[in-house]
Amino acid sequence: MLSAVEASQIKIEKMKNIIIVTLLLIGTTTFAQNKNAKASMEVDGICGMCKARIEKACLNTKGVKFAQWNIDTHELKLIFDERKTDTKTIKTQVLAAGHDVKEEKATDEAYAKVHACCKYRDEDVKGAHEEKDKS
Ligand SMILES: [Cu+2]
Repeated sequence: MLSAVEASQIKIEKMKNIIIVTLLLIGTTTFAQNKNAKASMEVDGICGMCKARIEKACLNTKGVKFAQWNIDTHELKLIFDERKTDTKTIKTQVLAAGHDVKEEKATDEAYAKVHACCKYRDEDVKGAHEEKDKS
């Protein structure tokens, strides 16, 4: 016969196992890849043409479901399928379109392809856009 103490020890062991299994399940679910992962990043640009170009570069990337760039804040909001793409890939596409991201600059070749009014690195062009905003 089991003593009361032994019986309660067995119960505790069982409980422990249940807790461990539960934690493992929670862990797997948390790390499962998200179909609608959200991310945001800083992208340089100045006008509506830039906005269209940046968003198009993202939406043309497989797995990207939503891309919205804000002219004023330079924030690019994204929703993408983590099973198909990641922020690194999206960033590469934005850079290829000629737009700098916070951590990395687009190549000179890529930057050269953006329209003359979109030369966001040029102070004169930047100034011209700001004047237009004021009027
Ligand atoms: Cu532009």
